[in-house]
Amino acid sequence: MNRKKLIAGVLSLMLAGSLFAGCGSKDTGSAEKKAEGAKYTFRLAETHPADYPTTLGDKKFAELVNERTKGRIKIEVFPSSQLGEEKAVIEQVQLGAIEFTRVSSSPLAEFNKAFGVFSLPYIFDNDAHMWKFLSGEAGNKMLDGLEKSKMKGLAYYSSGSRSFYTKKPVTKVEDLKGLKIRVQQNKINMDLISSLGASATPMPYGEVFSGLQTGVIDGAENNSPSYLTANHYQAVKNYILDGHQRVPEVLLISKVTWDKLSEEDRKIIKQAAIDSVTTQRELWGKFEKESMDKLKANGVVVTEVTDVKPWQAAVKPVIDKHGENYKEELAAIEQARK
Ligand code: GTR
Repeated sequence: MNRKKLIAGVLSLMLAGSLFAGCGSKDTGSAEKKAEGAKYTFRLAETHPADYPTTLGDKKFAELVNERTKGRIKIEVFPSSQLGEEKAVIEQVQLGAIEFTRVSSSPLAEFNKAFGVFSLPYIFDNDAHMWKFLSGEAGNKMLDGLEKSKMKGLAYYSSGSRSFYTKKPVTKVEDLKGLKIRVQQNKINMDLISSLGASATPMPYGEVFSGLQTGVIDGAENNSPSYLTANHYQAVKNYILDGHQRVPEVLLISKVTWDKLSEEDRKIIKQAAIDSVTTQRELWGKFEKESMDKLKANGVVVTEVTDVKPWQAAVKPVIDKHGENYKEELAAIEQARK
């Protein structure tokens, strides 16, 4: 009986083994094929530190590409602006000198006008509204439209909403008057600050901390994870949650690199980017809350904005001036509201 059991056991193991071998050989077949394909080591430039949710999204993307090409395509993520500030990185990506990057839509707008739409204030009601637009036809069309700027958009990542932080307390719109506020480098952001009676100082992200410390600027604006991890809260401690913009992040590849890839590799890369979004968004949601708690625990005075209307009224000239150039995008954003 025992012997019979043993034989039955061995037989079922063999059967299972041959089934696995069946799958395996199929895998090996395609792996062999893939192994014949070109090997690459690419670089991905990221502004944020290694453990920031967005950087972890990049890393997930790299890991999926590596897995799905059986190690043939390696993407090394360089965090903390090691490869340069966003604007300089985008220029390198256009040339193909850096293959991948994850950047904010704001600096991207200087290279591809459509992305300026995200700098327009208060165009989204909330995160869900923004994602409905991003994952719809118009959002995807914008990613594809980057081709004419020598890049290819792969996916969007979350970046919450941006609010002002200042040296002196700001509790209402009028308090911003006369303050020097750092902005991400694009024209709409400059107009946005002017509409609030403040003076806009564009500068790269990496210079903001010293700018705040030395008093070159009186304040800046960002989401809570950036305010925390870039240590800006150590220099200025008043955070007013006006949520004037939702500026999504974009994961992109150089068109020079894209054109070199096989159709199969392109598919793998595009899908891996899309699949990494879930990871980034999950981590983002958690870290956004965690950041706010940490900011408060470190003495940051957080002011909620209960009535956003005066803020919206103040920045309306920005929509009046630039909205004309974004008719199609704004119509799709309106459609996504329903
Ligand atoms: C962050 C964004 C960065 C960078 C930064 C900035 O929210 O994730 O990529 O653009 O803002 O203000 O420069």
